[in-house]
Amino acid sequence: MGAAFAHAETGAEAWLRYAPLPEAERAKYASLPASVVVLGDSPLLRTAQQEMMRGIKGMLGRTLLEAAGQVQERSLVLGTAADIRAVAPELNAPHEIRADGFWLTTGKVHGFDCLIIAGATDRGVLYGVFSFLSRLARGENALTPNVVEQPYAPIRWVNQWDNLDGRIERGYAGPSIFFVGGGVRGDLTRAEDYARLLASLGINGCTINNVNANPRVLEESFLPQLARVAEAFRPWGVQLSIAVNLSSPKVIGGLDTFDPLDPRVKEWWRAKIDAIYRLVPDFGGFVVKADSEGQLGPSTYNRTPADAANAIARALKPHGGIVFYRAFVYNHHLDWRQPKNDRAKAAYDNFHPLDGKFDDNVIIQIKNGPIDFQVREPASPLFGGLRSTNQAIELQVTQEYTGQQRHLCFLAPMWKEVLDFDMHSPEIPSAARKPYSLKDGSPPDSRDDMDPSPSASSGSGFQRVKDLVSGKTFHRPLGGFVGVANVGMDANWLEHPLAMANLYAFGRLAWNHNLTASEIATEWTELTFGRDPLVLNTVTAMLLSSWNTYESYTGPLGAGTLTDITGSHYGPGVESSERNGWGQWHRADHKGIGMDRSVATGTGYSGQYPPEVAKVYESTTATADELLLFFHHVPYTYKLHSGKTVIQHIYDSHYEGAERAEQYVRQWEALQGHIDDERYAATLKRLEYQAGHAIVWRDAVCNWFLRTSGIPDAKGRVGHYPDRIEAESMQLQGYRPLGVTRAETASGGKAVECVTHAQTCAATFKFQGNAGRYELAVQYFDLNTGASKFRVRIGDRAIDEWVANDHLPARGVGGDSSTRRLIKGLALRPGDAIRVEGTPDGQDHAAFDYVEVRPAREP
Ligand code: GCV
Repeated sequence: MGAAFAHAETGAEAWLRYAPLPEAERAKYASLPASVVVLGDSPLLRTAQQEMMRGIKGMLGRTLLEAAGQVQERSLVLGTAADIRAVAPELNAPHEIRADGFWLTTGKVHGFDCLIIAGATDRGVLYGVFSFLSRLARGENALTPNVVEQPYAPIRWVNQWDNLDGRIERGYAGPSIFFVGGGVRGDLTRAEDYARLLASLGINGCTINNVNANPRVLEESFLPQLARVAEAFRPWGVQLSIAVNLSSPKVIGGLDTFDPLDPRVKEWWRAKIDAIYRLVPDFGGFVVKADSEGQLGPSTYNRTPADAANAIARALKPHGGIVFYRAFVYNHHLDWRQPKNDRAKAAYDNFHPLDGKFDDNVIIQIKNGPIDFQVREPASPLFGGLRSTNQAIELQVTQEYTGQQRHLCFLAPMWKEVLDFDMHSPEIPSAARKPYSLKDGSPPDSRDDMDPSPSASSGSGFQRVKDLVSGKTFHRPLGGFVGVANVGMDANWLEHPLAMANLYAFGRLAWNHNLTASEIATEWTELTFGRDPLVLNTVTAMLLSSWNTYESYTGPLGAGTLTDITGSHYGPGVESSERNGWGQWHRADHKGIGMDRSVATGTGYSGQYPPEVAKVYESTTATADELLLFFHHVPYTYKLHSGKTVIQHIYDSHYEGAERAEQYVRQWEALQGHIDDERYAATLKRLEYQAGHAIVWRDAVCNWFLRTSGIPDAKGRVGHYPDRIEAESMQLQGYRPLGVTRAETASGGKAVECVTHAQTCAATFKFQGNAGRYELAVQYFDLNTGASKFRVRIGDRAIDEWVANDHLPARGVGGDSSTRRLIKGLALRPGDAIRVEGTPDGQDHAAFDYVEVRPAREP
């Protein structure tokens, strides 16, 4: 086993490692043809041929001979179905493969036995090659395939929220791979590598700049820079697209208006778009965020989103370009005192009345839920509210509200729930309605056994989100998937070594939304870490339970992610959602919690769903536990279907979630030696951090609800921490107590900080337990305003030291910065003096919260 991992891996190759196959398996491929012939000539076909050679070299150690045009021996043959028909008509290459689809088969070409990869188009050939190599890597029979695959949806794009200065909005993996210092990077190697990864999943478009778009991207001088990115993408069949700011005609165009119906504005867009296509003939189109979070839009001139979208779409149409118009249009200055106000209603209210008014090359891009990528939301009702308009689902790969790639959170199970959701009848097997179980650790999976085929679905009374967004239900010309990816310059693209499972899952679902979350997790793990059963079982189990785990300590019962919504969107911040205009309210007060969104007594949101669904959500008892607080306001003593009260569920789920996060560390530790050391260590570090931060979340949320509701935890855990010694109760030298602003984010509401002129401060306490082996947890605050140092001594002996230099989204002492250092295997005797020393740096005052001393865990 060790040999396969002799070299360290950074994760840069992601799922395209092409690691050598085991010896026995290689032998099976001895009969694989020795040459790869490409019929036809195009950059895409050449890429396909090179990729085949690269894959075979990596996995089988063989260098294929490359040839073009003629099949003169047994070969791997790559070509379009039309070309295959020309050289081997008797093979009857299927006529029904559509754009981007492919056919893998075997047969005679010019009398030679060949393995054939035929695409509907050149791009389909490339996708077929990736599929073939993936099968080979995963140990499927790749010698005698007979497979036709085609994507369910024509549009499969990613958005990057990259700013021109190189920063990425909600990006957690380093700076932009496209931009630096206001322009496109000189070296676009990473952009090309990214296009290769995207192509391997069948993703065919990439919007490279932030939807909060800088108008400069359309300046004359910028266009040639965009053309360079398109060149990097082209060999991989990825179309370039950009996000545009609707005020551009005024801001950079010199007009005194950007009214989409003004003829001068229309003409400006036409000329601009023509100029783009002169430089980038295969340009994909635009993404538009307008009238949203400060971005200007057509409402400035009392025009509708349809007026704006169509004005641009008509200029794009002659070139084959498309416009994604985002449905994320809402008022972020809502009056929170008005009980009928509800941000969740905005997308439907704004776009449903315009159904049928958008041109055919406009697509309404709809976030999966009605709020904003929370850890759990119902499917947006707008999916059911557009019948005569193209639509696409927007899913967020970058984990903005789901742990920011510092916590493990595999999102495929969540996406599947939305995609499988039926707008006609939520009674049909929506996994979302399975009882919520924290115990078994297995998330609900999709129920493909009951899945109608997409074509059947339109006529069968089903209205699944996956068929609606693919355009199948209402026979729309366009439709599909958009993933907000936000990869960065970090070697492994998304920072957490397991986070790339989300990009993989997005691409696979965009290609085939009937795959189950566990099929996807298995594929990804095999390709990323190999096929060792221990690794496979462990990693897939962790992935598949991770969303429920994250949810259980951050966002109970559909209340939304209880995070700092006005700032980082990262650590706990229960109250931050309330009393502001952003509309992410959960209405928790001393009596109860939840948004009443019923028609009868609430905001009326549930009435936006078709009647069968509305009926379920209208009723407190019919609504599934996990969405209860999204739809209803209930007292803390309300009994869930699970039999627990709401408040006890909140306490229990947070404790169970934190415990599971800790189990992930142990599960991972069992993999040492089964995967390469570099990825092993990098992942372990993240999981240990997560386990500590899950405790911060647990304590903050539970204490907030205890204080607010006054109802104690029936199990007596919340507010009682017998192993904990508060820093402020220790003997302090230089350190002084600090009241923490969001009191629940520090134990006892207080921490200590070192703000004296002394170089180093210290806090000491005497161990009072029995002699034995212990582990010590130091809960400290890691701010990004400096890199303070910590040292721990027992008596005179220094037992650990570290620098607080993680890159957390944290400028202050609180839930974002609170971090745990675990010191294991300590022999302690009663009376031992334990001393924490902190040396501040910059504005980071070496603050810490408490020390916990626990008996050592049996290995
Ligand atoms: C790009 C959320 C994010 C914003 C993002 C916005 C959007 O509100 O916090 O950073 O802006 O969604 O999707 O437009």
